[in-house]
Amino acid sequence: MRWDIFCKVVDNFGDVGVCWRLARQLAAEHAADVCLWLDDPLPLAQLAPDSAAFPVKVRPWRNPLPFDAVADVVIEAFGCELPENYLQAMARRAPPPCWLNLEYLSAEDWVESCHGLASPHPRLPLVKHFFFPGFTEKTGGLLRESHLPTRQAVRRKRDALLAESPDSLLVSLFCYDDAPLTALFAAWAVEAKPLLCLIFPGKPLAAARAALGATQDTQGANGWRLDAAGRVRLIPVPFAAQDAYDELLAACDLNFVRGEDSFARAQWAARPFVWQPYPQEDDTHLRKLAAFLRRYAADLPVRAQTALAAFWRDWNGAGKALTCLWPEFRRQLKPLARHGKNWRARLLAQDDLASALVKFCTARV
Ligand code: TRH
Repeated sequence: MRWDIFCKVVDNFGDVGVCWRLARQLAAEHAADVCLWLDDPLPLAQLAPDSAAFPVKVRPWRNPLPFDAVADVVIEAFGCELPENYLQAMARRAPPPCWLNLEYLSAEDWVESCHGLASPHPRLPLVKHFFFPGFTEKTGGLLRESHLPTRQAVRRKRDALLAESPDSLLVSLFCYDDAPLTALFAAWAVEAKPLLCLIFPGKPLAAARAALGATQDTQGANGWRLDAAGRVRLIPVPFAAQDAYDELLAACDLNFVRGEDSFARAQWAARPFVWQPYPQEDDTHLRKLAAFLRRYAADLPVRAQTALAAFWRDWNGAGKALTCLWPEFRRQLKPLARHGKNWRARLLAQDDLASALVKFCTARV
């Protein structure tokens, strides 16, 4: 089947991150002929500098769209609204393509009842279906390639990162700029147990600098030390290619993740994590947080469940209690790591999103 995937970059990396993973997997694992139409090539260049090596066409989205023929399957990612000339051509095609709106990920209950719903176009003889990723059988599932990072690659990465301080808790930090880093760093400084935190460029690094009152000039080659003995270190790291980022998540003891795709990847990494959902109006993101916590934490021992929920809520609030909450949260990392593995095993029993999409569309084209 030929697939056209349309993606507009709203901001950040998540839209492209999801679309690229999907395009790549459809081509590699489902022999699909895929074209990804992108309105901004820059984020893809960062997260997949080797994109040209994959059998996926990446083409610039211009209006009117310079396309040859309408594909069998048309994916409109995150309600990005197709170009009018393409939409008109879809309506002229016989049979019409299978047209899907790929939605944002949420663990909220209503997702199951909306997954797969049809929406007739108001003017044209076309029907669009809503395809929701999710955490249950009644949703479209999660993106998951058939090859997740190997143990060997993960071990190598961890050994390399911890070469100088093998006993450190290895943490990765990918957050938005309003994350309460002052409180988090205060907790780490007081505790002064060995910890190495890798900070990604952009918003995480800007937030870290703001919390430390630091500028580019005050940052040494080895980042910052939070305590006098230098046990707690913060190190800026370059933005990794997506596969390398996935390995890094699996190599860490704790991952701070955000938005949609790094959040899902943290679950495949099966390590303890802290999630900061993409901020939305009317606190929608807090409802998403609560819904996910309800599912994810349901089977945890009570103490770990309490520590996790309190820490995540405060991380997504003002962070007023974060300094006090950290020691107990750290004590619960072992049960949380065990739980991460069980959670991943449960998710592995579901169809992955690309396979679910292929099934859905094969039945319709
Ligand atoms: O960048 P994000 O904040 O993206 C967000 C969300 O997707 C949100 O839902 C959406 O509305 C908004 O964008 C527009 O966070 P997210 O979703 O985790 O995407 C980050 C991508 O970047 C993900 O594919 C992982 C990738 N990544 C790398 O490849 N290398 C890296 O070093 C890092 C830190 C991330």
